[in-house]
Amino acid sequence: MKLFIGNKNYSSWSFRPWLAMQVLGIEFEEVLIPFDFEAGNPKFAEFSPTNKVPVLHDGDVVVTESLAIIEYLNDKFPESGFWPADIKTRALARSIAHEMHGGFSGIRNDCPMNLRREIGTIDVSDQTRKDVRRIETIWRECLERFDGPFLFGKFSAADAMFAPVVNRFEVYALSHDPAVKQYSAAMKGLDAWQAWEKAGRAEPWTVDVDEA
Ligand SMILES: N[C@@H](CCC(=O)N[C@@H](CS)C(=O)NCC(=O)O)C(=O)O
Repeated sequence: MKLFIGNKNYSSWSFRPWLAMQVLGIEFEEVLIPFDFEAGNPKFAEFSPTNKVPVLHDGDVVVTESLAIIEYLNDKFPESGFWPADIKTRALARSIAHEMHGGFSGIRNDCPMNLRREIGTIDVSDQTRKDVRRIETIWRECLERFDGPFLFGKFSAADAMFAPVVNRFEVYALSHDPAVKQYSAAMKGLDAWQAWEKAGRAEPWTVDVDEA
């Protein structure tokens, strides 16, 4: 299986399935193709029908979209623990994962993931402030209800979907909520998180539009 990803410093969508696969022990080959071209890297067309990353190739199966990749892997490796075992808990985990995938346009537009960025505030939109409050509520309620350290106790696909937000909250100093601090420490303590961050920080590419 090959997972095509973009720049580790910036590619929040690539980070999500990559982190899930690493933490849940799915073996794969990583293929990193940087998006250091103004109009998109033309090489993406060679492996991605959407011209975007991440993309998973498994034999003749090509899966685009971060959350669809996670669902494909959940189908293929049902014992790996992508989602909580209990059906009601799983429904909540999928709800918030989809909310992340389809929503939070404020924080995604105003505050690009950027592992190298020095901590500092920027002007953000009302939508971003609303997104921050909603994400704080999700994290606080999940940590209280399932007792941490991850959203549903042990690491799941829901954590993978929110992983880039941990960086955004930190580097743009978006929240003082203790639940955010607690959750961020758990996420940043993962070996896989640290490996991705180290590689991202060492990358030579700078993408101006992602330098908010
Ligand atoms: N909805 C997609 C988003 C994928 C996406 O926007 N990927 C960005 C990188 S984080 C990309 O490939 N950008 C390259 C480009 O637009 O040229 C997913 O969930 O995977």
